[in-house]
Amino acid sequence: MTPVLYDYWRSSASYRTRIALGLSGLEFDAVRIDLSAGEQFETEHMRRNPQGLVPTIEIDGHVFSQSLAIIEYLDETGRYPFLPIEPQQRVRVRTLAYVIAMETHPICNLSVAHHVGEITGDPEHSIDWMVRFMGKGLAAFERLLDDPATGRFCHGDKPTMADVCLLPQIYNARRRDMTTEGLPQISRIVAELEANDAFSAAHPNNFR
Ligand SMILES: N[C@@H](CCC(=O)N[C@@H](CS)C(=O)NCC(=O)O)C(=O)O
Repeated sequence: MTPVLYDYWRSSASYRTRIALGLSGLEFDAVRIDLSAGEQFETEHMRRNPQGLVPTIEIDGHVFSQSLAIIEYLDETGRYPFLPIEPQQRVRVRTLAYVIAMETHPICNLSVAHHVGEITGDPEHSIDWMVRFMGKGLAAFERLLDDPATGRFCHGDKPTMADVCLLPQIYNARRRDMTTEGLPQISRIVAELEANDAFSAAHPNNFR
């Protein structure tokens, strides 16, 4: 059965999952959940994902959510090695991925940033908030790349879960007019990722 991905074009967690499916060589049917229209809160989607978030995937007869859990499932079922074998190296890749997926992306999510605008009475504050915390997260990521284990990609010479998290976060940063100037390792790796078929096929513009 072809996996079905419930996603939204601009959602970076969905973008991660599309990249991971592409690296895994899996075709999938994308079903759009329009976040701007609130479709994530409709009963049918809430049944799939009680958090009212995307992505959610139907794969191998199961329904899964949380992009990193889905990515690890693809790894554990032998589709693609998103994590290295050796435990210390796995920690490094997870650390890079978590800097983005657990510490940066969630606090810059639209619902969080909008709330900042609401409670301060100035919608501009939501943009300041996102730019500040994306900047801090990406600066830390850049410092973590200052490591001999960094190669062509974030860890070695093949894309891992860290790269899968990085490119969508850069897409978000660019939406807020942030550049990767001053982040030389990230800039170099992003150029590599943009030239990779699985990463470019997953770009939001292909899922509008
Ligand atoms: N940790 C989750 C994050 C999912 C998430 O935050 N999805 C956002 C889009 S990137 C969403 O569905 N937002 C809808 C909303 O806030 O109402 C994952 O990695 O899958």
